[in-house]
Amino acid sequence: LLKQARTKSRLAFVQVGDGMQEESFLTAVARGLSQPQKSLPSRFFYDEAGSELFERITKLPEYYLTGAEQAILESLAPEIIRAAGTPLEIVEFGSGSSKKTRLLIAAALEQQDSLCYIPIDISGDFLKSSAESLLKDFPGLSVTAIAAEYFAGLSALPETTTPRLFLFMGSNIGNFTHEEAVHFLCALYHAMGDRDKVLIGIDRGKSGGLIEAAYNDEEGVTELFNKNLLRRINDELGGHFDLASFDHSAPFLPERGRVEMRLVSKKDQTVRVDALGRAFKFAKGEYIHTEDSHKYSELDFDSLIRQAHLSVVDCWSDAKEWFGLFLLTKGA
Ligand code: AVJ
Repeated sequence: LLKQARTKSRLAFVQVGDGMQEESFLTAVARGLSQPQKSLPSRFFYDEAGSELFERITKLPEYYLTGAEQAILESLAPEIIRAAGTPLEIVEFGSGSSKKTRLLIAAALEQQDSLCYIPIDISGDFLKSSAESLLKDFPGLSVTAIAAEYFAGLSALPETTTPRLFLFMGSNIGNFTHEEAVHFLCALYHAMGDRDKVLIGIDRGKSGGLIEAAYNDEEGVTELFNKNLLRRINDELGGHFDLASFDHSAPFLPERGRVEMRLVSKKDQTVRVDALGRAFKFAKGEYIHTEDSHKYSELDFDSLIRQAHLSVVDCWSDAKEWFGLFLLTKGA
């Protein structure tokens, strides 16, 4: 009981009101399915079921991203923390299970007695359980968990005088368009103090075959993850989607430097959504665009961060150079 109390006192939980800055699921579905090119924002993948499916994706043999990033951190976390400079606090966008972050937390706690970790994630339940498990394993840790989308989370950050290391790992930045990525990095720039740093995980350019396999796995977990959006519309908005009448598709488009996730209608059909009091028509072969996952060459990434007045201090790769971790600072 005493141990539990001690864990509790080291955890603060902040729920930032939904839909304050970003549109709600209902509005996003109404808008996204009314466009000539139907689309849904990928952030709606991550309810509790979707977050669990994503965790399964990270363990798939085809999904090289997580393993490659994990390998870099396993051998280089202490070096990365030294390069960032201690003492520091760690803020993480899209923390998920925080599994890879454990390596950075452990490395930081080798170099300083205590550490404040601020994970920001849209999946509140998931955030709470991963925070509790971290607090059990790291006695020197305190956690301020923020349940929010990226921009809202950034505005909800507590004040501090300790330098911060911002983490944006797992190729999460790949979901943004280039304009959105610049917009986010600019917002981050303005939230940063002069001694703060950012560590960004990038899926680097590689053969299209390897990339496509990562998003079209044999076991069909990515298909379930993609279709979780339709399942959510059915459960939360009274939708009548027949999940079996849509195909999962994830082509790599080299000219756009990205994988696009799609849900392709297998037939002409009309699908009612009760909460919206309306129906949406799908022609056979028509698709809903559900996610972009951009892959960056070093050159493209460099031009991206320059637009946000950030520059590279250091970078680390896995042995195959499939994935890169870039440490950034303010200024040229
Ligand atoms: C969590 C956004 C990095 O784009 O690779 C995995 C999400 N989508 N499989 C990615 C995802 C399909 C993933 N990110």
